[in-house]
Amino acid sequence: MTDTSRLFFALWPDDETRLKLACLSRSLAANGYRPVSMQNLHVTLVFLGQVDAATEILIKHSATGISAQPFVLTFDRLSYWPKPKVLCLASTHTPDKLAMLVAALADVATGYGLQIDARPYQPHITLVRPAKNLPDIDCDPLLWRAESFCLMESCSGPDGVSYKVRQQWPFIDKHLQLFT
Ligand code: 3AM
Repeated sequence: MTDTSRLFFALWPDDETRLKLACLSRSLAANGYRPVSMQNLHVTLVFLGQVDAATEILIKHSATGISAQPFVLTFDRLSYWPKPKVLCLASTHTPDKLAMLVAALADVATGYGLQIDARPYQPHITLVRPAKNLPDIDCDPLLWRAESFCLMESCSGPDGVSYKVRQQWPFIDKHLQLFT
């Protein structure tokens, strides 16, 4: 049987962003919710599903060719999505640079025959899964400075799911490039 890994592209938080999210998770816990592990907080870009090792190499090679620039995402609303039963921090506005990155990654995935989510892309950070409702708590907008994207592996173990960074690609800042 072919060896496969469950993979997805994601934005992975820096320490500062993770700490801010941990603060929000603590408020949720204080309100009776069971937040996802702090180490698992991320923004999914494109979910790939089970990928064999040969395809993963090709995907990584193609992802290296993507030219993306840094952007800032503002997560400005706590949302409850009833169908997946998810409580998440969502962004009302999708920056063009993010939309272009997601489209490029989706092209890479479909180019290797992978089936990807056909629904319109909605940037979000899942905070509680499963959740029953929307809590009545205040939540300041969270700014996420995206400076790289990652290929992640989703690993299931006795303690639940954990995520591992398989590869990270820094964005190219065009303004800085002018001076190098
Ligand atoms: O960004 P979140 O954590 O909401 O729901 C899964 C998770 O999203 C999603 O991929 C992320 C990393 O596991 N996911 C899992 N299966 C999926 C599927 N078949 C999926 N997204 C789309 N289609």
